[in-house]
Amino acid sequence: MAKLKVTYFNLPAFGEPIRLLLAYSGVEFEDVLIDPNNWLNLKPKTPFGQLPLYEENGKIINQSVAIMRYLGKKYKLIGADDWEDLEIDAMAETFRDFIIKIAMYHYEPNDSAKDKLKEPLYKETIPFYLERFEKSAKENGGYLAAKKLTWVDFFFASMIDYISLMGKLNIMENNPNLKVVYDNVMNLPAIKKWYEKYPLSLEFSKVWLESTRKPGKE
Ligand SMILES: N[C@@H](CCC(=O)N[C@@H](CS)C(=O)NCC(=O)O)C(=O)O
Repeated sequence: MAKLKVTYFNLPAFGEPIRLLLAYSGVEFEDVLIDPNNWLNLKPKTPFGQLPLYEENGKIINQSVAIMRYLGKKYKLIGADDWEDLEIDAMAETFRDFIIKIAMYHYEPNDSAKDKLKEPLYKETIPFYLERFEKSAKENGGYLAAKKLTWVDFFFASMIDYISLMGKLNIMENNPNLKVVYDNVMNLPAIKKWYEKYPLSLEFSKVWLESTRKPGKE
């Protein structure tokens, strides 16, 4: 049996979809949780100085979306043809862009730069993306692409709570079809089982996000 390992912070961010895809597949894997406060010791020993990392039989790789795509292929969570795979990829990259825009605001260290980012982010960028994600979820019958469950739904569902905390948003409130995407992943028996035994809680995320939240006029 392949020896698998995921190394990521004890936060439900970019490593979380990888954990969920493996949990869905039912394979055993080592889930290495790193306390971000201890990260600087490990950083120089990683391939590109960042997490998550995925290991398979001693081979190690970084880049979360590439890993998700790989696991999606492996566990048949892909489209019916190359075009659908392209749509799934495009949705994943767009979702990553959205996350990064919220993270850039959260982590912006300069007060006045942060204040300048706030209005366009909350009045334009976030509604712009959410409206389009919601439309896609509606058109794809409760999935983000390809009208079926694919790895990009795992990406979305596994990170949305963390992003909501980071951006102080309630993303699902006005987006019923995105709530369906979330439920379609979270209600999978293997995912429910995973969360029953899961050691992570959003409590640590709240503490972590508060400790890294830069001032601005919040
Ligand atoms: N494009 C990379 C980004 C990875 C990334 O930004 N990792 C962050 C955590 S989400 C990290 O390792 N931060 C610590 C650091 O850069 O020192 C991916 O998706 O895997």
